[in-house]
Amino acid sequence: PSRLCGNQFLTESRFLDNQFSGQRYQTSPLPRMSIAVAPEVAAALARGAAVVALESTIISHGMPYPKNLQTAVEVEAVVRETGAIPATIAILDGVPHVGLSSEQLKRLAISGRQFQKTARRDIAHVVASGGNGATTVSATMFFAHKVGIPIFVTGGIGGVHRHGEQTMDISSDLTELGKTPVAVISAGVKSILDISRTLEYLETQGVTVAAYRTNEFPAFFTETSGCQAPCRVDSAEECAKIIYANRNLHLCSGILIAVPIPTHHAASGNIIESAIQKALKEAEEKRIIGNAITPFMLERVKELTGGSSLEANIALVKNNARLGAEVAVALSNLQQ
Ligand code: PSU
Ligand code: MN
Repeated sequence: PSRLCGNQFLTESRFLDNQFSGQRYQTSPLPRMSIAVAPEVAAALARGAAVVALESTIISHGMPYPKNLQTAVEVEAVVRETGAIPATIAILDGVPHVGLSSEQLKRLAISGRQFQKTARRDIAHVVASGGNGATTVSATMFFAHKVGIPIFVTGGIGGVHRHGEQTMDISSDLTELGKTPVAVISAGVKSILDISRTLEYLETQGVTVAAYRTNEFPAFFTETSGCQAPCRVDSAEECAKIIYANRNLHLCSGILIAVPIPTHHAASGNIIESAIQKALKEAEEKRIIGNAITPFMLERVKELTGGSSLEANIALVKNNARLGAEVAVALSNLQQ
């Protein structure tokens, strides 16, 4: 794997001592930071086997307990069945972890929102304070790349918010995709966001955006968004070839593979849209801003659509996990 995109691969094995006091923080040199990679994940990476990264905000903030734990366990199982090793990423007691044990996964799921939603900007603070962080797409990409995992599966990514041209609320997921060579497999972006501006912004950032077996960019709960995808792929092998080319050319930017929700789970666009309109109005009235908007919108849309959106959400994440693992296997074969 290339070492040319940022300082990938930390070799330092000592863990950050999260017991240190403010005093020691100032007077002695900081311990070297490190990432705890699960033995199974480290072994797979060392032999060039297929590994798939998974995010943790979807578990802590995206779904309620115990459905979140059940989903996390099932998604990992789908990845394994397909021949890859899952690596869920989170920060535990100040230490970034790549690959969680079942106890750690359970702790994350039960703690839910007590874990801090951690995007790229939050990483240093969560680590320095010895905190617990659930990583968003941007932070998960960052850690996946650091340890050499080129593929990451999630449900939906963040994007340009509606009225983002005024608020400048643009998810750091998009800038991360611009500068970190990880392929993110998602069901597109939710229509709580401005999808066409999200695609414009991804173009500006130089992100390869491909829709899987469709010409249209999908909108998470619906297969269509009214926006054409810049390119189309029809197999896991095609996806792997794009990742391979991206790496060989040292493009150093990310790839977004957008997979439409399985047809029988797709929701009615009208029902979703009216729920979104109502939730957006409430968010404005309650003056919800910043990183609280996305969790608020996800929760309200779920409630307003009678919880059926949760089942759809679970189904599409599993669907994405299967493709992600297939792509990881295909990429591993290309590299042998
Ligand atoms: N969109 C979803 N589900 C999610 C998220 C977004 O449909 O769970 C989460 C992801 O972790 C994503 C983050 O990276 O929200 C984006 O948050 P923000 O809009 O604050 O950047
Ligand atoms: Mn934001």
